[in-house]
Amino acid sequence: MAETKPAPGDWIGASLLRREDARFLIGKGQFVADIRLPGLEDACFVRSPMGHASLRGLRRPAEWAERVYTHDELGPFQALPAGPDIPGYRNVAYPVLATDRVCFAGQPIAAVVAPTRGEAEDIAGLVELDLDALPAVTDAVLAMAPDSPRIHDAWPDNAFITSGARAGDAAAVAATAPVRITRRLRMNRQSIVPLEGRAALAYWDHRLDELVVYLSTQGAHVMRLGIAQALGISEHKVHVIAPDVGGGFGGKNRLTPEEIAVCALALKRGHPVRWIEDRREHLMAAPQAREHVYDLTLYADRDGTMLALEGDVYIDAGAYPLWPTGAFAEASMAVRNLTGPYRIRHIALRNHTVATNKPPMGPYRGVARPGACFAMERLADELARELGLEPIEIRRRNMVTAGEMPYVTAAGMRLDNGDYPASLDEAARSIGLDAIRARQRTGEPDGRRIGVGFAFYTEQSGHGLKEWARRGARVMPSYETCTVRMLPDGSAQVLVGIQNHGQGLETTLSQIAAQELRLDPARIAVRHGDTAVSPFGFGTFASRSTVFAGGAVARSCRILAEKIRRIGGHLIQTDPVETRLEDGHVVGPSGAAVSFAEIGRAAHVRQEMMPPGVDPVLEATATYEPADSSGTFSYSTHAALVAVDPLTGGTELLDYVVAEDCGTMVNPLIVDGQVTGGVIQGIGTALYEEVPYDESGQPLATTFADYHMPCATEMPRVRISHFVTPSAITEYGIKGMGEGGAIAPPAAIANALADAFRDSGAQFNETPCTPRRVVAALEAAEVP
Ligand code: MCN
Repeated sequence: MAETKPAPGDWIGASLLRREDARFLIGKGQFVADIRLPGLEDACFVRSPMGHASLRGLRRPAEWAERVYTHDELGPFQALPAGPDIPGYRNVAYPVLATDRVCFAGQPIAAVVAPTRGEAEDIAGLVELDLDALPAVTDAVLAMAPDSPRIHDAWPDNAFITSGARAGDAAAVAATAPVRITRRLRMNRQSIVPLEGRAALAYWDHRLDELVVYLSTQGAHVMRLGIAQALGISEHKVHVIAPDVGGGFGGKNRLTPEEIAVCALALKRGHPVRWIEDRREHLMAAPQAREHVYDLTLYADRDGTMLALEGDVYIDAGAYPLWPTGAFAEASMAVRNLTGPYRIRHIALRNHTVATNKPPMGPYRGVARPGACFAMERLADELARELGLEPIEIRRRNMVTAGEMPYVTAAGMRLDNGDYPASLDEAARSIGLDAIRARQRTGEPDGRRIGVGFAFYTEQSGHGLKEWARRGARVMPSYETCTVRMLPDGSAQVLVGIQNHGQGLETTLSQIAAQELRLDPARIAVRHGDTAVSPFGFGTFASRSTVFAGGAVARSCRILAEKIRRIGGHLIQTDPVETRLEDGHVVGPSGAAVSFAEIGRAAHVRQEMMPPGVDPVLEATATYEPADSSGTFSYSTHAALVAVDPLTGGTELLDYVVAEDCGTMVNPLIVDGQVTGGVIQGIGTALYEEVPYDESGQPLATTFADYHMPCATEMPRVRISHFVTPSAITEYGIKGMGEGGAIAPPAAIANALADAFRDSGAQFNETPCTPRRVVAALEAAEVP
């Protein structure tokens, strides 16, 4: 898709190129690692080499002793209560540096500073640890057995929380339903792997008397809350700046011990200290994602009507909860989203959020829904196979239709609007389902088998107070704020609390401001990611920024536009109500016009030109939350065409289509980019990426030689069709969509594999579907 020129003034819907890319393309982005300050020292961490152990002490090298810091020397730190404030949730502190126990391989034990990273690592290598190995817990299902070793001694079992969702009478349905599909489905553990890992640089600014923290984060304001609290410093003395951020994908929405340690080191050392995470640290110790096990039974009638869903969901949350949200988000979202678009009125689902000897689980693009979608959509396909139906037919028979909306699912999600079956049909048309069926009958000349798989998901976005209160969030992301300012030359600044870290928000928010102000977006600057510059905001995650920050931009610009018209009307001697904004001018009905530059000058430096009684501040601030804070739902059908070699288990993606609806699109070019980026990450989940652990808690993928990221060579051309069902509860009818691309690929690809071997009933119920797992599935099904 290419850049398009919009009709005059119609900036919403215009496919503009992302303005922020220009600086990256010429190497002028500024990331934490690019910041140079006099006296800067590099930090690294002495990390646990064991998965679970008692820490008896450490011996530091005598000549470098003052460069090595343990918890007691760096602290004291105030505990950050991480996690939902709900009954039954067990909290535990994630220590900044371990004191008497280590609970995963890679956990920071001591911090080392030196003039260079290399020197710091050399010193760290001389630190001797006195550790006593403890039995490790590495399987979330086994961890719930009564005789499992405990990770947190005070807990009666290894669960952060066990809870669930019930509706109807699943037990009664189970007793009589003629068809039942029971499966264990497993989505394995992943690393998040943004281009830029975690990074922090901190120093005390003596002139401003404040701690300045450059942080690669998704939310500077929320991180300031956490840093100030952990260090016991007043928030007005903590200034967090997120410069360019090389991707976050959810993982940089949490405050981690290393980042707090860098701030504490800066205070101790009296000069700037930084830590730039390397890949090995990222794979071992950064927030990880996705590890879910589903033990589920789907009950149905002979005609394919889905009746009930029953079972257990196990989420491997790792050893500690991450501030602020803690360890429950994944499980609660998995269960709430499990029935997807289907009319299943009876559910009995338990979820177990389990502590193991692994790094903490963080949110990763799609949060829980890739696993839930994988589980439900695999069950849907297995039901279709059992009944001899086309997989899309089983979906059609069970999907909520446009006429039934708004529809509240058994788990309480309010699906607001859209035409789900139309998206399904479009995906089937676009991938060429009929032609694929004919081709399958003919067979492939190279002996491979081809299969087509479908997966449907909904993506809740724009959810605010009601939803976060229900989840017991301690920091409740319920609104966003924008301050818009007109400068003396008539150009504008938009200051927002959300942040851009790859989504294109500098471009799209300028488009929304341009639409409201009728000003070329080239004359609008968007500023974000600096607690001293932008208004308070919760940051960019949960596909919330366009709805929330876009709404705040629209509202603040409308207030400012009123003022501009008032001043402009005075200058052209016209009643302001009769004026309109057009191309950077206030225009009267007679055609008389005055430019924003003249208005800007009048307000700022020529106040004798101002209408009497009007104050000269050309600035407006507005806060926005959608009308219904339970959210608005985007949705999409993905379809994948694969070719599989039964001998090697190698899978090639031949085609991939997406039929999506995210309401009004601000910038269709960016929407397509977001979908495509998400799909490649989902392909990684489906086929390649996995962080396995051995029984002692050793990670087995700590370099890219073992952790396989998909590359351009694995990427099919993603073909995207759009439906536009505007949301009734947001400005312009926008729905969020930034995560969706990553949700469906594991389900669509596993379904395509199953379709390729439909006759044999081979099962593809564990991701990633590596060649080894594909061959094992074919052997188990006795595929010749
Ligand atoms: N957009 C649009 N019209 C819509 C919806 C969105 O034009 N109806 C555009 C937006 O204006 C924005 C982008 O698409 O430029 C994504 O918008 P939105 O859906 O509001 O999502 P957020 O901006 O809140 O981004 C968060 C989302 C999440 S949760 C993850 S994880 C993720 C993602 O975005 N991480 C990313 N996309 C990413 N992309 C990059 N490059 N890097 C990441 O770390």
